[in-house]
Amino acid sequence: VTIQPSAPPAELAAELTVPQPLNLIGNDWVPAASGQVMPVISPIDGAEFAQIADSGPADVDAAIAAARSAFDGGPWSRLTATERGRILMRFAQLIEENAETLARLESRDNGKPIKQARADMVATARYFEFYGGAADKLHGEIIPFLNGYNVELHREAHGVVGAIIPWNYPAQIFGRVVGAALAMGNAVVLKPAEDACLSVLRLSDLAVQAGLPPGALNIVTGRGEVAGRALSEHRGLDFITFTGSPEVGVMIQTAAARNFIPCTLELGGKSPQIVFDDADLDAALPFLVNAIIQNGGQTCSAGSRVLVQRAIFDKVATLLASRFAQISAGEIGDDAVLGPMISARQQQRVAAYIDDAGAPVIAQGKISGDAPSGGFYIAPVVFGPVDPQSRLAQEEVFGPVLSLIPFDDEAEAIRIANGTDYGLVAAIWTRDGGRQQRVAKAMRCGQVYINTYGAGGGVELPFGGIRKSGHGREKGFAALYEFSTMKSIVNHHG
Ligand code: TXE
Repeated sequence: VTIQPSAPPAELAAELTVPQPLNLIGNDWVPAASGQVMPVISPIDGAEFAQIADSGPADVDAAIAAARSAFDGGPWSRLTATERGRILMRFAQLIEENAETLARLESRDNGKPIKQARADMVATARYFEFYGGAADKLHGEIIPFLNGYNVELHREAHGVVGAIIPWNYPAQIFGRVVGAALAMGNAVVLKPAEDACLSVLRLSDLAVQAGLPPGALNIVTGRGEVAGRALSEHRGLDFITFTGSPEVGVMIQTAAARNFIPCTLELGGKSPQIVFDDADLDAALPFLVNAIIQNGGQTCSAGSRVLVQRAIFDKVATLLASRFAQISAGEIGDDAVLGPMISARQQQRVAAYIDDAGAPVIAQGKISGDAPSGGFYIAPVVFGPVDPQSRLAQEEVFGPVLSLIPFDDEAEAIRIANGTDYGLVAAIWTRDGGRQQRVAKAMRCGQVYINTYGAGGGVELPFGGIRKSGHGREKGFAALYEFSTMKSIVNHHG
């Protein structure tokens, strides 16, 4: 089913072959049971350009029932791991074939510059290629036990997986969650974010075309506190995965505890890049800039704190200032690097952090004269020196706002880097091999980069955090373990 939106701008009409305002339940595109819809606003100009289903508990019930029947004896459960993998790889192929339209849709919906949206689609296809290939490569084990016994360890799907994902990387996060969950044979009910979810709907349509049997993947759109809440509290789930804010993460984990099911949480961070005085600054600079400009700083693994050894603090500040002065938010075209914030709410949130920064401004970029009026733009800014205990250095801003923090020695750098409630990613810039190892081992987080910065890294690399950044690992083979459980079968053969 493909419905054209009410009045899309002419140049977008061709791209909006998105099932809307509909949910995907048991491979049928259906409206919310209540018939309610809600608008989709583009952050580029603040204009409504599509609609989605404003779903409620009845829609979640229907989606979970479809997933349950797919998993419990339905066609999905009867496929071999190899067959599941082939469907995922066919899906990857379809994503590649549709990458340009998907990227343009994502860019319109989320506001990210087209270059970044294109990179997102490459990664999304790669998730399904990777997990398609991995589906039949996770073996069980035989455990040595007593004489006369044969003990097999089986790795099995959880069953029905609930997934709630955010708006910052809709396609990519869909890829990493759905790819791994389906590869292991789970059935999925996913609620994408109301702020950006059209690429997820388009992708799901392609997943059906790739051959996913009914109920393997179900999508319910709508508001967090309604559809999201109904999903997270549903007693029909066997597992739940959430990417979003710590505030909602607590609710998800509480709901999971009440239902006695496991969960994984990915809740963002305050990731440090530590620049020692022997660092190759020419190599570091593009990474220091990009790690906070990419996706407008609305990246869980944004490098939002740059810790600089005092002897080179002024030099690094000057270099960053010259780069930031050249960045304009809201430029149009293939070379644009900085788009708008996702929503007026997010724009106000970031603006409040800038107004209350309480630290000197080192550099500020601009809002481009070409930026469409009505869009949610923020000029990028670097502050420094920033007190490591200040709100600006402790809280996730989720905008193009960089804090420069001086330090004197390795011990102090480690203390400041680890001195927030978060722990997702860290980077170390130094030529000293011993220091690289010492500091990497001392970092309290899930991923460390040495002389590079990957903002979450490739599809192959396990990703996730500790404490307020959440728990569990996505991406890579690690996700396959998260999306499965173990069973031992003990056979006394005498
Ligand atoms: O997140 P929410 P918001 C951080 C970032 C950002 C802040 C707020 O700091 O500034 O969170 O963003 C669904 N029950 N991150 O308000 O609300 C919601 O519909 C169940 C970091 O947009 O957590 C959406 O699908 N679900 C993060 C998803 O949760 C609920 C990415 C995320 O939205 C719900 C996004 C509820 N009660 C924000 N309320 C990252 N890790 O990258 C909302 N949702």
